[in-house]
Amino acid sequence: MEKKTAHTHFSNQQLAETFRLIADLLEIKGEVIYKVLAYRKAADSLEHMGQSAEELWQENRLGEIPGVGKAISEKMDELFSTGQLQFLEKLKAEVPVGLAELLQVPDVGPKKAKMFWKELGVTNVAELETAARAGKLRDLPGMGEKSEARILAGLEALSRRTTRTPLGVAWPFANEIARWLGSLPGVVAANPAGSLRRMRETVGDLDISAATEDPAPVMDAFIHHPRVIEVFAVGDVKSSVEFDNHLRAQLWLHRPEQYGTALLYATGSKDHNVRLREIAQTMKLSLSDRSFLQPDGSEKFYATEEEVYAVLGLPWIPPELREDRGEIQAAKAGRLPHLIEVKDIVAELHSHSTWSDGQASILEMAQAAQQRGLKAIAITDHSHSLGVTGGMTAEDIRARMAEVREAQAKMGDSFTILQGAEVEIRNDGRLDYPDEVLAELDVVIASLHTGLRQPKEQVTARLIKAIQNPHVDIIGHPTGRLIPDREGADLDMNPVLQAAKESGVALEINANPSRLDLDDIQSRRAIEMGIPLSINTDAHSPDNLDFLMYGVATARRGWVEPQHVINAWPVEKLVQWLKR
Ligand code: DGT
Ligand code: CA
Ligand code: ZN
Repeated sequence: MEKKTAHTHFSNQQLAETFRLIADLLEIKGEVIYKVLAYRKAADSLEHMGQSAEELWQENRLGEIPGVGKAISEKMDELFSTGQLQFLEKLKAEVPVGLAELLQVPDVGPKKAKMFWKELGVTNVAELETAARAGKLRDLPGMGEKSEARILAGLEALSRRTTRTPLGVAWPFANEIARWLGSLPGVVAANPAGSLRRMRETVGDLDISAATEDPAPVMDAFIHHPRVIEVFAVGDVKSSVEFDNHLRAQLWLHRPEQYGTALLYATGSKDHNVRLREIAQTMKLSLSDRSFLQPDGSEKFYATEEEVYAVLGLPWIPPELREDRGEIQAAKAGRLPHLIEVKDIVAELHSHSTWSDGQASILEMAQAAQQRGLKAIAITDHSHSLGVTGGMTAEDIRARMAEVREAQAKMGDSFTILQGAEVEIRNDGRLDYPDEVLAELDVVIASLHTGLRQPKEQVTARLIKAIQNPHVDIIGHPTGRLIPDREGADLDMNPVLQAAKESGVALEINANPSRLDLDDIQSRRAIEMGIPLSINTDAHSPDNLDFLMYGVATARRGWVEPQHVINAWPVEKLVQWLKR
C-alpha cells in the first residue's frame, strides 16, 4: 500500500501540545471531565512513545497508540492532511486561547480561570497580572486578599519558570543534539557549552559548539533538524533556532584548529571569560572567541582548551567552576579542588521501595544500585505521618527487616543493604518515630515535607531541633525547594549550618534535578565549615538512580571533593560513621 504524505509535519511533542490545549480549553469551558482527561491521556502517550505519530499515520496505524481512540485519531488525520483542525478553531472562537496559560499559574484552576474571564474580562496571563495588581481579584466569590496575594506570587514563579529550563530537562536534550551533530559528515567534535556545560541548575538557552572544516552543510542540517520549529538567524559561524520543546539554541561552528578557544568562549561564564581576557591583556594578547591576537596583528589558534589556559599560565579549569568565584586565583596558585566525580560515590543513602511510595522492591533497588557500580544502598522509606506516601509505622519497619535480610542474602557479601527511614520532621520539630525505633535503623534521614511556609524563626528552630536529635544522620533536601517553581523554606542558614557542624550531622545534596538541594553555594559554605555532605538520588524507582550525575554536578559547582562526602568513603568507614 502506498504511504500517505503529510500536508504539514507535526512532531509528537507538537501534537501533544495541541491536545493539551484542547483539554485545557474544554475544561475551562466546563466540558465533562472524561473528555478532558482523554485528550490529556493521548498527549501523554504521544510524548512518551518511541515512534513518530506521523509515520504511524502514513501507515494507517494511529489506532495502535495507547489512549488514542477514534475521535482523537480523526483529529490527527485532519492535522496531518490539512495542517489545521476545525474543532480547535471553533473552540478557540468560544474560549480565548490565552486562558489556557492561566492554568499554568499555581493556584489557578479551570473554575477560577473561567471566573476571571467572565467577571473581569481577563483573557491571558498579562491581564490577570494587571487585575491582581489593581486589587480586583479579592472581591470575587471565594477569593480574598490572601488568595489574591498567592496568585501574584504564583505569577512571579511562572515568569521564573518560563524563562529558564531545569537542567534535568535541558541536559539530555542538548546531549542528544550534540551527539547527532557529531555524527554528521565533516564534524570532528560537538559539545554542549554555555551554562549547560557548567551544569547550572537551570539554563536560559543552549549553546552548542562544533568543529568542522566545512560549516555550510552543517548549519544547513542544523536549521532543518526535524525538531526545529523556528530559525532566528543563520550565519557561517553562528545560527540560532527554537526547538519544539521551546528550548532555544545557538550553534557555533569553528575550524578544528580554533576549537579550543571557541569552546572555552561559548562555555563562559561571561565573568570567567572577562577575567581570562584581563590576564591575556597583561600579556599584550587579545583573546577572542576564536584566537589570541598578537601585538604584531597575527592570530594564534588552539585546538584544545588546555592549550588556551596554558598560554595564560593556568591549568585547565573544570567548567563547573567557571563562575568567577575564585577559581582563577586558585588555578594560578595550583590550588584547584580535586572535584568529586560520579565514580567516587559508593553508596546510595536515600531511596524508597514499595514499603512507601517507591515503585520497586528492596531487592530490585539493590540490584539496580549494584548495576550502577555502587557497593551499598540504604532503603529509607517514608515515615507514616506523610500520609500521601503510604509511609511506614514502627511495626512496618520491623516487618520490612525480614525483606531486607532476604534481599541481603540474595545479594551476597559484596553489596550492603542498610535499613533506613526518611523520617518526617513534624511541625513542632519532633520526629515521627520514638527514639527506640530510630535506634534500630542504620540510616536516619530527617526531612521537611510539610509546613515549609512557616515563619523563618519557627522553621529554622524546627530543623535545628531535628539536627540535634542524636539518632539523625542526614538532613534530606534541607530547604525543600522545587525547581523551578517552589522556593525552599525561609531558613536562616547560618544557625542551621552551625547546628549541623556541632551535631556532626550530614546535609544532603539531593540529586533529583527538580531539587538540587542543598544548592552549589550552600554546599560550598557547608564544606568550608567542615560539615559532611551526602549526595543522594532519593530514588523512587531504579531509573531514578541515574539522577546521581546532577547531584555530583551541583557538588562540583560547590567545590566539593570526595573526602567531604560520606557516601564517597569506603563502605566500612561509612558504616563506622553511621554508628558514631
Ligand atoms: P544562560 O543561557 O542564561 O543560562 O547562561 P549562559 O552562561 O549560557 O550565557 P549565554 O547563553 O548568554 O552566553 C553563552 C556563552 O557565551 C556564555 O557562557 C559566555 C559567552 N558570552 C556571551 N556573551 C558574552 C560576552 O559579552 N562576553 C564574553 N566574554 N562572553 C560572552
Ligand atoms: Ca546559554
Ligand atoms: Zn525521599
